[in-house]
Amino acid sequence: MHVCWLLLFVGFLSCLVFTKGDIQVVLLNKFKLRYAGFSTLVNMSESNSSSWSLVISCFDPIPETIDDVFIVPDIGSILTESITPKTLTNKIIWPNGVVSANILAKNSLIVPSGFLVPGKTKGNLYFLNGTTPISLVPQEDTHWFYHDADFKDVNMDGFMDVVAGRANVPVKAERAQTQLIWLKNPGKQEITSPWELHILKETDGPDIDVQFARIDNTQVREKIYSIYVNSVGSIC
Ligand SMILES: [Ca+2]
Repeated sequence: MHVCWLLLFVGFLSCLVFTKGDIQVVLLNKFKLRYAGFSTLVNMSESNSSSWSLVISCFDPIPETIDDVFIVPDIGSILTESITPKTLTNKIIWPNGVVSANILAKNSLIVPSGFLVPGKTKGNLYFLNGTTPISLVPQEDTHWFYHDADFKDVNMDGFMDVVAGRANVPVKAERAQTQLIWLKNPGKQEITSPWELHILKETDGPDIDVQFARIDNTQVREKIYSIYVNSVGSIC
């Protein structure tokens, strides 16, 4: 059995003027979790914006096995106590780092999934607002894996859409396929089924990270940052 230790650190500024080396890192706690992978802090409280939950994705490298997403609610209140994560879902194969989806629905997440491991290459973007994940990407023949998602009203209809990169890495192919996609929010109150899939970039898209940001204060242009699987970084 492969067990990882999760270590909780805190950083303190040692003086008012921040310079390199002024942050001191202190170990606060640690706990074991089987096949722990990504960990993300998300705000899951409707009443307290400073309450953060720690969400941990765990993936077993053995094909056809079950993977888990765990949560430690309000971890700030138990930083130095005994920590026992609760299962959020065990129905997603190879969950990657989670993304807060509060912009779509309160206390919700998107769990991107899938990777190179045999039997775990068919990923999706799962909407999670309880214990039952809902696939946002419609069924396809190609096995795509997903690691990130961002939000943008792409068609400007007033409903927030999902934008993501994705990759397919066939065993015998010379290079990976990578795409930039968006999923159209149908505008329904509840999310219960996949959204309409649109391809923004058919080839040489971002495989992992997609993030919208305004980086030019004078022209206020929005950018997409991405990292390509074929070792080429790009900003679009
Ligand atoms: Ca829209």
